[in-house]
Amino acid sequence: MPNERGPTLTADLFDAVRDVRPSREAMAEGAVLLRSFARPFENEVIAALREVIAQAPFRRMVTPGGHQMSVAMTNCGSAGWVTDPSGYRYDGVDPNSGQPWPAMPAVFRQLAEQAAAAGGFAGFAPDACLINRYAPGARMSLHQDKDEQDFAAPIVSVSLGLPAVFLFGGAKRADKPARYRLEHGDVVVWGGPSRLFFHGVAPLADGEHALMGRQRINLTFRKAQ
Ligand code: MD3
Ligand code: FE
Repeated sequence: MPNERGPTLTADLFDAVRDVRPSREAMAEGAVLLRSFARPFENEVIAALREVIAQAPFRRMVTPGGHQMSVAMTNCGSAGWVTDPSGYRYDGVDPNSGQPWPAMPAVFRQLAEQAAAAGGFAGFAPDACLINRYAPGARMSLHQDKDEQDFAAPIVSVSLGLPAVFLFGGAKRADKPARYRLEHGDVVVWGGPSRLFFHGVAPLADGEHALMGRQRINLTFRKAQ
């Protein structure tokens, strides 16, 4: 554009369109990035999330190695992932309350099921949703998810709030991770060989998100039991 404001306005418009337009990108065999897939669900998902965390507040758990995680976690569904000095496990009961985890909200299940189908895994019926909250600086080091019973089922992840750099490695810890920026509304389906690939999240950069504030929340839907 040959005026002063044109390029800025045009760039902003392209950014706004990219943020809402769904798209699909293959990350690895079985791993599909569905950009903006969760946007049509966002208001209902955020409302349901508030109800879950009112019943099962975020807490920073301690690993078997004795380190407190920088990511705060909670769960909903019939099983929840927990770590404490005795190990990692799925448990039907929230150790902080002694009560079952909150039920998985219908909109969570619908979002996960539809995303899995779009990623090639029809009939996905998650029994666990691990909810991770990243404040600025929080990170998750490279790991595999292998505490679930059924590796044939995919994991579906939903990113909300501030963007994060996701580190996606390979089958071996030494495989050099690729970096993906995951933004609000992005969904990834991890199945097939990628289901057991190493992955992590770089320290969250500070910022402010219009709907979510100064945080990133990631929902991971799993078939744990
Ligand atoms: C790739 N969470 O909770 S979600 C986790 O953003 C976890 O909070 C990250 O890793 C987060 O375990 C990443 C993306 C993700 C989840 C599970 C995977 C990627 C995966 C399992 C296998 C391969
Ligand atoms: Fe993981």
